[in-house]
Amino acid sequence: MALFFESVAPPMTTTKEALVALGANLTFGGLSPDRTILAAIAALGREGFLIDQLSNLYETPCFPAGAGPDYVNAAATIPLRQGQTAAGVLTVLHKVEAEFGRERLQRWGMRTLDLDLIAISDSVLPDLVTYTEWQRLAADSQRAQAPDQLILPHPRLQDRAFVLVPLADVAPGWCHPVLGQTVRQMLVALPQSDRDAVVVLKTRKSD
Ligand code: PH2
Ligand code: MG
Ligand code: MG
Repeated sequence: MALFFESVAPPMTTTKEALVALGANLTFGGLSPDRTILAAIAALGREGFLIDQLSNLYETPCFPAGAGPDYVNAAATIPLRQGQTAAGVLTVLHKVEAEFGRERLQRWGMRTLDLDLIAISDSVLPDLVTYTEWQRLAADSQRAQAPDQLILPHPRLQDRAFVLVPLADVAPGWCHPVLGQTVRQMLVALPQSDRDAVVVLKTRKSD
């Protein structure tokens, strides 16, 4: 009989996980960038997100070089509830950015808080063809063109030590669904100088 009940049990539901990158390079209302990032994590919790893991906080040179002060960057993993969509997650990220004074004035401009959705498990959005177009965009076009829709995984994540170093704290084994490489593998593929330029500012255990 037990066997019978087991065989009709609903299949295990696998929950997806959002990978979120946090960044800031301007103070906001007396909050330094590192404080802003920790306050943003608390705000995401108040919005109902469960923060599974938070990386160390890192000091990173501004990209592009010379475009502003150094950034503080971090990454978090957020398990999603069933039915939670990428668009829904993005709405919450934008809401929290606005709470911390984020103004969308200039692409790659300075910011009090930037919350980027980097990936949701193995989702490729909106589709593989569109993802591939953006991922292969020539370097000079990257500055001039910004997608008007959500592309996942983030088309530039594999190029950026300020994303991959924090991500390696929280999701080193996450495998890019198109490139087929883990965070660890993408990170070691970067120039050593890029990796070395990302330095720990605060460890997760200290305050
Ligand atoms: N974000 C940008 C532009 N440049 N540079 C660093 N170091 N860290 C960032 O998070 C960052 C950046 C646009 O979102
Ligand atoms: Mg960003
Ligand atoms: Mg952003």
